[in-house]
This record gives sequence, C-alpha cells and structure tokens, in this order.
Amino acid sequence: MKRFETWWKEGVIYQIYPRSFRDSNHDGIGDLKGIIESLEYLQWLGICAIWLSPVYLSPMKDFGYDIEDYRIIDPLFGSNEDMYELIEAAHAKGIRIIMDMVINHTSDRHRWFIESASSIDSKYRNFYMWHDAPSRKKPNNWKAAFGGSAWEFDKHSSQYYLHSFLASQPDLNWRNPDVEKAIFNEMAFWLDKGVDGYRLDVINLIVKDALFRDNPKTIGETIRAYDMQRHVYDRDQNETHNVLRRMRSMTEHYDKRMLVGEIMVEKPGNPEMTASYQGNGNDELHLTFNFAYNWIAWDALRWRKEAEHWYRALKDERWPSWVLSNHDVKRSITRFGNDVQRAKISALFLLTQRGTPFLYYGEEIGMQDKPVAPWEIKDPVGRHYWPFHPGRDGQRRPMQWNSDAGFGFSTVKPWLPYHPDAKKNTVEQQKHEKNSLLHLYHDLIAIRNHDEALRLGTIRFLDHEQADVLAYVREYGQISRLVLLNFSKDARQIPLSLIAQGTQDAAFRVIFNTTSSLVETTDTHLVLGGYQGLLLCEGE
Ligand code: TEU
Ligand code: CA
Repeated sequence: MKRFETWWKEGVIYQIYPRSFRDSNHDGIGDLKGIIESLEYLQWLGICAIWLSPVYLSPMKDFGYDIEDYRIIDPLFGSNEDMYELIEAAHAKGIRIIMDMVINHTSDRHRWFIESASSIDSKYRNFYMWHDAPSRKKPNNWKAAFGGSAWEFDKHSSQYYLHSFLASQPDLNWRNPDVEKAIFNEMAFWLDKGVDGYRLDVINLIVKDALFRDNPKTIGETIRAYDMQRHVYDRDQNETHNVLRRMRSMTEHYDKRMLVGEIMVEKPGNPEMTASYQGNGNDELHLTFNFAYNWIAWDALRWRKEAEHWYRALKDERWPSWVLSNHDVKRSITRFGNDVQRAKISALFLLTQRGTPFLYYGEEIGMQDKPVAPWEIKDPVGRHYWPFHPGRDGQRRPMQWNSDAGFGFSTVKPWLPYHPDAKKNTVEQQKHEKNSLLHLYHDLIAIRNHDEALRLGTIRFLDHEQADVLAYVREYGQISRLVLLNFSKDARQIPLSLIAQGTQDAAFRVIFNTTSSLVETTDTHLVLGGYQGLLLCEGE
C-alpha cells in the first residue's frame, strides 16, 4: 500500500462496527481478533484506515456509545493486548486505526458519574450537569434524542441530571475545565499507544447554554415527529470551537493524527454549520461528516446541488469528506432500491469527489438493509420508537463473508440475525465475479490510490442538457479526469463538445466503466447507457 503524504486527505477510510464484522471466539459477537484476521482483505480492498465504532468497556446500553472506562477494551471485543496487536498488525500493512471518542456523555457506570452521583459535595459533582428540582419541575424543555425529556430525576439527591441520549448516558459538563483535562488525558492514552486519530461522536453537542434556556418549539416543520424542538441551546455553542482548538493543539504534539467530527444536524442538514467545526482548515477538526447523502433521493440534480453546497460551505481551505452510509442510517443501496447498478453509480460518485471517502463495512458488497423483526430489536432507538422508527439494527447486521452456515461471521447464533438474503451476497462470491460491486470498489480504489487528480485535484461540475446525468472534471496541474454518471435507467446522449471540456481534447480514453457495455459514440455524441458511469481521460 502506498503511503500518502496526508493519509487522511488521500486515502479511503473504512468504518467497522466491531460487533458485526467477524467473531473469532464463537460467542456471536464480532471482536478485535476477528478484525485482525480480516486485515488482509482490507489491505486487498485498498483502504488506508479503519474507523472502529467504540470498543471500550461498556454496559452496552447503546452498544458502546456509553463508555464505562476509556482505557479498557470491553472483554466482549477482546483485551487491551488485542487492541495493541491490532494497531501493530494494521500499521504493518499500511492501515491506520481511528478510534471512536464519545465525550459528550459517558455511561452512568463510569466512575466519574458514580462519584458525581454519590453526593452533592462530591468533587466530581460538576463533571456532569445537575440541577435543583423545586416541586419536581424539570429545569427546562430539552428533549433527549432517544426519547422523552433530557432530564432524569435522581431520588438520592433530589436533583435532575442532563442526558442528551439515554438516561444511562449522562452528559459531561464541558464548562468545567477539569472535564476537558480529564478527557484529553483519556484521548492521550490511545494516541500514546499509536492510534492514528479519533472520530468524535456528536461533537457539536458537548457545550450547553450556560443559562440552560428553553429550546424554541418547531411549528409546522417536517422534522422528525419525535423531536419537536429546535436545538438552539443544547447544540452548537460557540465555546465548542475553543475546546476543539485546544484539542487540535493537543493532537499536534503527535505525528500525523486526525480528528473527524460527527456533527449532529437536523434534516435537511446545514453544511455551513458542519464546516464551521473545521475552523480555518488548520485549527479545529481535520474533517467533518456531511450527512446530506445519508438522506438524499435518487436524483442527479440534487446530488450536484448538495455537492456544490458542501464545497461552497467548506471553501478552499477546509477538506471535504464523503459518506453514504453508517451505523445510524439505512444503508445507501437499500435507500436507492437495492439496485446494484445504482450502487455502482453511487460508488463512482463517492470515490471521485474531491475529499476523503468513508465506506461502511459491507457497502463494498452491497449488503442490504432490512429492519429486524420487532421482537429481535436490540437498538434502544428501535425499542423506544418502534413502529415509527424501526431502530438501527437493520444496518448493523453481521458481515457476509462466505456461504458457510454463519456466513463466515460466526459459528453460533449471531447477536443480530443475518440478512435473509445473505446467501446471495458474500465477499467470497463477489471475489469470483469479475463484474461484481466488490471488484468495482477494489478497482476504483486502486485507480484512486494511483491518481493524483482524483485524490487531490479540484472539481468543477459541467452544465449540460441532460438532467439525469452528472458530469464533472477533476483537475490537477496538467492532468484532468472527467466523470459521467447516468442516474437514469435509459440511455442518454452526451455531446462530444462537453466531453472535450473535461478531457482537454476531443479524443478520450475510458479509465473506468461501471457497466460491461462498450462506450458508443456517433459523430457528435457519446451514448451513455442506462445507469452507466464512466471515468475518462484524454488520449486515444
Ligand atoms: O449519533 C448521533 C445520533 O444520535 C443520531 O445519528 C441517531 O442515531 C439518530 O438520530 C437516531 O435515529 C451518535 C452515534 O453515531 C450513535 O450511534 C449513538 O447512538 C449516539 O451518537 C449517542 O452516542
Ligand atoms: Ca466474539
């Protein structure tokens, strides 16, 4: 694997949901040894880093997003030794490791919270946000993302504490400088062990309004029915940027580390707000996630609009990242109708935008998403909101490696059921099929890894008459690449004059084709087949 100058800008990053990747010790739950065993596959795929969803000690009320101890690996996933081994083995293969840092809240089993809850006079009391409860009135109207009020009454002290998610996930008090010190120490622990960076969970939520003012209610807005308020005072406070600047300086003491932030925004998204957490491009987060493509419809013009909006919001100094799927949203292939041809178009889009692509495990084989049966729901979101929201188990089903009884994931009953069609769709099968989605990802990542224009070039969308076709150019010095993506199932005529704008020459060469159909041209046009995507460059 080529080692890039700035790996987090140039490489492809692969998210693993550890519970669901590979189970090495036959308990039905994926683990670190399972990931170590899979490194060869990931190296073959060509990715440059793995982001691991949380593997720390946890009561697993939110499957690891509730941390009991930042320095200990949960025995379900293995031991600290296994984690050190994973870091070393990955590094030996040129693969970097990004851990998930959940610092808006801890588990209620974290020793800080246990101390904090023990007495009003505890020296940890102000690590969390406690408020008096005269006649049991809640301190304000804030809602928890996972349902109900964000305030939980504590009988022991007759005070409420704040939780933006489950009551078992109390929010840390980031206005207390001791909290920052303590968390930076925990972060340093893994940086010292060689971890290459962190994905920061709901990082725009950490600081809360100093006066705890009520959030305004939304009237007639079509946001999620269970979240009827605008998060003016419990998100996006200015002080968060100060914390991030100090966090960035702390990580700069290490070599080549990276911070990527999850910025929780309401639909339809807010690219300017998201981009703001990258500061001036050098002083806050290296990357942030823009979730526009986790919600978007299958519509070429919308895809272009969202992309241009994202680039505009970032300006030149902040580096973009791209993501179609993750452990919180329905997998993209399913959102687009479980159609492999569409998955190929979206893959070509993801891997040819300017910025860092993030892949979610199984996306490369087009693993499908299906909510689990109501009685099998494990996710707290599903437990609370079913049937309005089926929860997130559908996108967390076990990885489909091969056609063995447990699909190469496990030899016993898995923690979540396999997708009913798992048999039709495995890594092993797709490795044997030349035209598979897996080969497309493998080949495109390889092309990208060797192509400076795709990794670092500028981007420019081209205007033309075909509403279903996206056309854009990536340019780097003298090199230019043209991408054509047909979102329609029907063929579309593309004027050769448009192609010449992208290839600097009337003559062009096909670097990559998402279909096996040959590229036809007439005297004046190129015929782009239904759902055909092309990557072109100049030349014969
Ligand atoms: O996610 C933020 C979050 O709460 C939403 O993405 C949420 O999953 C969605 O609104 C529910 O439909 C982060 C983590 O990615 C998520 O897995 C955690 O559960 C959450 O924070 C709390 O740590
Ligand atoms: Ca296991």
